[in-house]
Amino acid sequence: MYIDLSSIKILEINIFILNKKDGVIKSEVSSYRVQATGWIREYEEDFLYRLSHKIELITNLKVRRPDNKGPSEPVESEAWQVGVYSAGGLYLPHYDNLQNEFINADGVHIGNRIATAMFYLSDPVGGATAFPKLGIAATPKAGSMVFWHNLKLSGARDDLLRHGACPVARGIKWVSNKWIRNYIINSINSTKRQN
Ligand SMILES: O=C(O)CCC(=O)C(=O)O
Repeated sequence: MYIDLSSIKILEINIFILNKKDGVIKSEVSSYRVQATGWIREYEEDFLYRLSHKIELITNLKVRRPDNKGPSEPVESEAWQVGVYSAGGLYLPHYDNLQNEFINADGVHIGNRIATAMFYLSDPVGGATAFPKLGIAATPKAGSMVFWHNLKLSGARDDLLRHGACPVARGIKWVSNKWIRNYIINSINSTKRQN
């Protein structure tokens, strides 16, 4: 699979070079995420809409708007997040499910991240996605997808799905995440997320 990134409209770019201790960002050496991210709305990119359809066929989960209408239409997944790591880039182990943001300010349930579909878009050296509690890791290979459920059927987090990105040794690692919700959200809101 080849993606011509030059033709894609990037909505927003975030650069994370964060140092975190006790939940507070501080300028200390323990970086947990060294990565740049951006978000792409699939109703602006037909290719991504078709890819969401493929995820639906593979996972049997709802991922896209039935007719790929604009942002006001309800949808059960977030915009596509594109992440890029250069050599040394990493993301320490974490969970993808949300702690409390799946309830909005009005107390309405807007869906947690029931599952993650993550695509590798390049072939770096290093940069494996590791699941320490399961003792497994996926090696980045352009065009391949890793898929997992973050929540159990009860809606509780599956603690085994803690994962992180190992440091990239050489090359550039590109990934793209599709987070699938268990309830409808508004994709405009989702583009503001900085996970
Ligand atoms: O880049 C990876 O291998 C993992 C990315 C990840 O865990 C995330 O974006 O939440």
